[in-house]
Formats: sequence, structure tokens, C-alpha cells
Amino acid sequence: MPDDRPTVGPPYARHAMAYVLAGGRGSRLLELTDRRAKPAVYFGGKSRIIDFALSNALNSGIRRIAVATQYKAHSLIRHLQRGWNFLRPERNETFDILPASQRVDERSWYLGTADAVFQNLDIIEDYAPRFMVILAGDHVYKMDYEKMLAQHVETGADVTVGCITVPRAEASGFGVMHIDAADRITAFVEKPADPPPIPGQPDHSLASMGIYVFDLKFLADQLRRDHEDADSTHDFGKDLIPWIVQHGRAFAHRFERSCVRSGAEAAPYWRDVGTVDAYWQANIDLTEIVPELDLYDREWPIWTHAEVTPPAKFVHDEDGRRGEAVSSLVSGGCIVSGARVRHSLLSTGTHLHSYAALHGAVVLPNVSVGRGARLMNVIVDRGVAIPDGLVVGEDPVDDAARFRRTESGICLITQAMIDRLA
Ligand code: ADQ
Ligand code: ADP
Repeated sequence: MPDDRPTVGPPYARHAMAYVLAGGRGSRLLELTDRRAKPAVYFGGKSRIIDFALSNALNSGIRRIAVATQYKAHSLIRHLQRGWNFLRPERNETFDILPASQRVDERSWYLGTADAVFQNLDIIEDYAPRFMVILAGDHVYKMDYEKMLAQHVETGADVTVGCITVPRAEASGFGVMHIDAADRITAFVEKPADPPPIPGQPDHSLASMGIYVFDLKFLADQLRRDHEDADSTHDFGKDLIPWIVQHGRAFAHRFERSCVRSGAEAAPYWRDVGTVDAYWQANIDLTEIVPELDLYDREWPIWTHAEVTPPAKFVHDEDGRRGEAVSSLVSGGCIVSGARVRHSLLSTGTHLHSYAALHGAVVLPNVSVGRGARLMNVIVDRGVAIPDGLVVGEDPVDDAARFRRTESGICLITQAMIDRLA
């Protein structure tokens, strides 16, 4: 059916709705996602992973935002309610949390990512945005979606897929595509066992970032078609995108064109912090002198719900031993008392006691570290009480028996693991 509405001009973000898919578990984060969805996992000391996609939407000028939740959504919903409730309906701004609520068919949760949009089509069509920006809630990056929207309008695409070059060895976890000279997608295969390389670059593949721009009208037609298709798994990467590549006009938008960099030299930064190792590394990278991800860029702030806390405090203990942190990020409400912190990230409300030593530690909120504990290359889950004298990171066999230790030697520590030590 032809769309007879008047054409719209830039900024296109004004006519767009961001729809964030935040229902997945992210099971490779192991115990970190036992009780919370991956988008709700803490990142960078003060934020959660989903804050990046939401901040990108807001900073791009989008004022209608919806988040589809499913797996273990309580922590995520609580965060969204506390931190993201400032958009105002009276200014045509909306923020909707859309839990899988069996609205279409009383038997089903969201079956796949496309179904997570289909089930809320009535709500979306009521707002009548011209464009839909479909986002994943589980990636860390800074991107101006206005540029992607502009390309979408220029090319007259049915769908525009965000893409990034990745090493071919890692590409089997992604949707992989071929494009022509005009960036039109000529082939798309979801998570191929043997990913096709970029022509002329045998070691690299062009991967989908799992973010898509559609005209709402086209998307709605596709979702209704897909819903009727008994063979479909109702997933963007597996079903809709390959179908559109074959039957319509799908274009690739290169992340390099719209990523937000604060220094001229900074390389495009996009991370799927999907494994314990990648999560640890991305957090520890922030302790570098000039990290690749600039969280201090006031032009592109990462918004979040920030707990009101007193300032971080560093004190001598009773023996006169200095509490100090070097090459580290220390959030509000932390107290470093007679302890040494190197190359570590302390989230809100960490308390370190005398003679504790941290090196390469990613510490989530409200952790206490007892006297004399030594932690190296660890992730400590929220609220853990590390007992006095605990040593982690010096004996691989012992570490693996007590904690979740990855092959590269990172230990994930939860309270349940500590309780089992007693
Ligand atoms: P994956 O990341 O494997 O691949 P998926 O697990 O479907 O895709 O997750 C995509 C997003 O949707 C995540 O943010 C997840 O939290 C969310 N999600 C998953 N199931 C959901 C559900 N039932 N309801 C609501 N939200 C849900 C995708 C694409 C690939 C692309 C990669 C890039 O399919 O083509 O390369 O993303 O990471
Ligand atoms: P956050 O992700 O905000 O740090 P928590 O770790 O406190 O949240 O909790 C995540 C989810 O797990 C919440 O839904 C919470 O109600 C639930 N939860 C917290 N502690 C427990 C527990 N001991 N057993 C089962 N569920 C819990």
C-alpha cells in the first residue's frame, strides 16, 4: 500500500521511535546474569549496559523510546523507572517499558526479537512515528542515529542495517553480509559456521550490529507477514532481514559513519561485552590513561540512574597506612581505608578495609572487602562481602575450585560462592 503521508525533512530523529530489545539473558555472562538481564548488568562504575543505547537515542534527538523486556526483568525495570522517567508526554515525548505480557496471544512470551516488536504494534502505531530505530540493549558504544536515519531516507531503503567490520574468526556469532558498491546488501546469513569474508579482505567479515532502521509502515507490514509465516522463528536476524534482502531493498550503514568519537584519533568503539572476559576487559580498559571509550565527553553524555552518594573518601587506617587508588575509577560513596587499588574499577559504595589490595578488579556496587584480602583479575558481583584475608588470583587451581574462573584467568565472585567457602 502506498504511504500517502507528506515526506519529512531532517532532523529525522524527531520523527523516529527507538525500540530497544532488552529481553535476552546473555548467558555467556554466567552468574552475572543469573538474576538480571544482560542490559541491566553494571558497566563503567555508574551505568548499566542499556544506558548506552538509551543515551545514544536521546543524544541523537529521539524523544520516543520503548524498551521490550522479558528475561529476569525486575532489576532492569527498576533501573529504567528510576533513571529514565523524565521524558514528558505533554512535549510529545514518551518512554514505555513493554514487558512480554502476552497481549496478542495468551500463550506466548516474545518468541523472537521480531515478535517482541509485533506484540506491541498497536502501541507503536498509536504514536505514529515515521521511522523505527530498532536497537539491542546490550552493546557498549556511542553512535549518532540521526546519520543512519539520513542515509536511510537518502537511499530509499526498506531497511538499513548497522554494520561493522570484525575479524572473520569472530564473525560466526553475528549476522554476516555482502554489500555492493552502493552499500546495498546483496546477501545476509545469520551466524554462519563458516563466515564469508569481505572481498579482498580474507581475514575480515562485515557483521550486523543488530540495529535496524525501518519506515514504520514497511516494518508493520513485514511483521504482520512474518507473524503469519508458520516456518518463521520471528527473529530479525534469522527471518526478517534475510527475507528483505531477497525481496526488497536492504542497505548497510557503516558504524564508522556515525560513531561518536571525542578525540580525532580514537578508533570506532563498539563492544558486545557478552562474555566474562570481554566484560572484564572493557571495564578495565577504562583505567587506561587515554581509554578508547571516553565516558567524560560532555557532548555525548551517558545518562543513568545515579544513586545519591557522598564523595569517595581515602583515609589512613589506624596504623597510618595510606588508602590509595592509582590508574583506577572510583565511584561515589566509596571508602578506601588503608587499602591499595591499582588498575581497578570501583562502583558506587565499595568499602575497602586495611591491608586489602586490588589489582585488575572490577567491583560492582555495594561490595565490602575485608582486611588483608588480595584480589587480582576479578569481577565481584553487587553486594558481595569479601571476607578478611581472602586471596584470589594467585593459585589458579584453588581459584577454579572456589570461583568461576575463565580460561584466561579472570575470576567471577558472587556471594553464593563466598557463602560456600564457610
Ligand atoms: P544476537 O545478539 O545473538 O544477534 P539476540 O540474542 O536475538 O541476537 O539478541 C538481540 C537483542 O534482542 C538483545 O539486546 C537481546 O537482549 C534482545 N532479545 C533477545 N530475545 C528477546 C526477546 N524474546 N524479547 C525481547 N528482547 C529480546 C543479533 C542479530 C545478529 C547481529 C547481532 C549483533 O541477530 O545478526 O549480528 O545481534 O550483536
Ligand atoms: P541489581 O541487578 O539491581 O543489582 P539485584 O542483584 O539486587 O539487582 O537483584 C536482581 C534481581 O534478583 C532482582 O529481581 C531481585 O529482586 C532478585 N534477587 C535479589 N537477591 C536475590 C536472592 N537472594 N534470591 C533470589 N532473587 C534475588
